[in-house]
Amino acid sequence: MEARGYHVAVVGATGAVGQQMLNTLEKRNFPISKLTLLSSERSAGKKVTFRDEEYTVQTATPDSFEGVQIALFSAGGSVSKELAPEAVKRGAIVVDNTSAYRMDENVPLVVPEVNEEALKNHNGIIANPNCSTIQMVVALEPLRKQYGLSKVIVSTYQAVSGAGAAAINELREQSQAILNGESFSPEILPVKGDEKHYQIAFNAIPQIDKFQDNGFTFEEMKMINETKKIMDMSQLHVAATCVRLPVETGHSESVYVEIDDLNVSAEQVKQLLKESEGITLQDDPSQQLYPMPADCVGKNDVFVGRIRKDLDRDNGFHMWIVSDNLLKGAAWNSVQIAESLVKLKLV
Ligand code: NAP
Ligand code: 3JM
Repeated sequence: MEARGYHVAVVGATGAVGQQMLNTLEKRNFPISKLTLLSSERSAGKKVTFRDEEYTVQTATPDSFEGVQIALFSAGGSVSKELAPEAVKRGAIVVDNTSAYRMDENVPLVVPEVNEEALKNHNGIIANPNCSTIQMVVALEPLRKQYGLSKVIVSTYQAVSGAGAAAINELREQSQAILNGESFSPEILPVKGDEKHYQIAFNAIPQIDKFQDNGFTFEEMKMINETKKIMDMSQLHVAATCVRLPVETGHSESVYVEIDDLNVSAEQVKQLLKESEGITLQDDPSQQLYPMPADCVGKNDVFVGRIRKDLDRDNGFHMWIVSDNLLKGAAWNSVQIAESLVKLKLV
């Protein structure tokens, strides 16, 4: 590691994820010698404080990456497609938070608790998985390792902050309008660029990202394909239903798994997850203890509770998994990847 640290760029620094990237870099005391904050021209010139110093946000261009060693991208897939190769060409390692490169076989897709070693095969770009995938695989990996894993069925209850700052504003303004008895017009959710928009306040929308020809949404396909890639289990059965809720931050997931071992108790699963890295077990029905998004905001861990054995299948278990989608789901996982790169001497 260099004495003073690395030249780090944050692309999308003014966004919901970018802001949490900066908070996380600060909290983790990541070694930074120079910080470059990039956005679209809309936010260029904006001042941002980091470690008591004021920085001016600049428009992202290929030349913005001259001298940059680590570039954290979260400005949408099209920006990553255009600028991540430019950053790599100039010597940077890119940690990309979009879906642009996740399924590229030359790009490691990494959750450090699961497959940190995959970083060793990087070719300049490392992909950060989808928020819903990340929190799920953190809980699945100890089960796979200990008992073998054959099937995963997940339904998500996702917060609006996963759809960016504009979606957070939409939930707040719409809620206020409804409480005031005023009219409103949905413009962002479920998907900014799609044909129709629906009310999110006091509602539940069973669509996240666009529909695919197979009837699943792209968010659901991200969970399915990314889980298989991260866990290196192309044969794993995975199905997902992704739902947006009027929660500001914190994704929840109801997950059903089937393991290979037929002689495992719910107590054993609880004990295993309690001892696993990055997981906090919150599971005590006698005390009404279980994870909820409001309690997980601002925390890096993945919270697991409601663990119980299926009533019909000896190898089936149900659980409830919650995490801050902007932290472990995005910013913390990216910074954790950067920390792993430093630790493994890959940067
Ligand atoms: P957001 O709040 O809407 O912020 C978008 C950011 O991207 C802003 O900083 C924006 O800058 C910047 N940007 C937009 N167009 C740009 C351009 N042409 N060139 C440079 N910067 C540009 O969205 P967000 O929630 O932070 O998410 C950003 C992206 O991160 C998403 O699109 C998604 O791909 C990814 N993401 C990943 C996860 C995950 O699961 N890992 C979760 C959420 C998001 P301005 O201020 O100038 O508009
Ligand atoms: C989360 O405009 C875009 O390309 C962003 C769409 C998006 C993504 C994505 O596909 O990269 C919004 C929110 C994600 C994600 O993490 O998959």
